[in-house]
Amino acid sequence: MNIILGLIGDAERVMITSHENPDGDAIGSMLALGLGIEQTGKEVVYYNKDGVPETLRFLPHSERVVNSLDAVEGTFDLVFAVDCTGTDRAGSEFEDFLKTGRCGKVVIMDHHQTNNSSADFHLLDPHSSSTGIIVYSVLKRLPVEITRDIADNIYTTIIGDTGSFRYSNTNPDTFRVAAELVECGADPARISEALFENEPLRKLKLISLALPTLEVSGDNKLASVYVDKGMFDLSGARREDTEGIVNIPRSIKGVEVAVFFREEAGNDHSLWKVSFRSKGQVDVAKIAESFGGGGHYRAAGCSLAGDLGEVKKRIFESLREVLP
Ligand SMILES: [Mn+2]
Repeated sequence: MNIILGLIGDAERVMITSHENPDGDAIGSMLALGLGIEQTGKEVVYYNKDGVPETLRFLPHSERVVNSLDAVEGTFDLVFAVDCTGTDRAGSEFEDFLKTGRCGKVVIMDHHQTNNSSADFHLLDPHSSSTGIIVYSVLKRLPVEITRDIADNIYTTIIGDTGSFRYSNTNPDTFRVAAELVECGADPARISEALFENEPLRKLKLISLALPTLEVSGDNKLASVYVDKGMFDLSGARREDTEGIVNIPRSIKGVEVAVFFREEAGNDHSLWKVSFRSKGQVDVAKIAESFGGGGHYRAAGCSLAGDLGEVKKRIFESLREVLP
């Protein structure tokens, strides 16, 4: 922490990025950290490979996030990758940018269980419900006012990653920080409405296509749904619209592990993004890691090439081995 505070103090230009296909924690953490650092008189560039998904554009200052580094000029003293298990999670354009020599120190701030130690410094705390909570602890140690805009951004990271204080990563600190943020002006009702009562119709159309793909194992412990390219075309939905679909199989009584398969926009061969959710008996981070992915004990993901039947078989077999 002290090293990172020192780096922020010495820096003049800072770049902040987060993982591809960003969620509320990724974007909220980027913006909160940057808005705080800007208060100390530094210049901040916000970059995410996929930009800000429509559902998160209510976040204060989200319009400042750029999705290309083409027009970004000059050098940076300090680069942050937030909510990332490695710098590779920010995408290949960012990895290439790191090799240009235009970046000084690279820092990862993250709360995932796994990390590939790809930066110069790492501020990691798997106990934090969201990366935003780590950002908050950094900002509190800087001469920075937690403005309403910062508070809204960090509050959103918490709501996103704890499922509105419902998941097992919700701890006393989560509520303490949330309470302080509300005191600083964060607006829980406005944020909840923006996040949960603002779905594009195309997403509901996609869900209606995904629901019939529901598959539950004989013992009821394993459930899955999938979304393929055809469903995206039919509904007009985008990749970002699949956020939360894994909660459909997860919501079933008795299900221990829920899996969501999403077909990626590939060329000739199929590529599937696989998301896991565990109710506690299975460490899905380990399963995801065995396929080259990663994540948390109860929420993880990976990507697999092949046709759906093949991919499902490999995933289910490895889950079967660890399911009680
Ligand atoms: Mn997160």
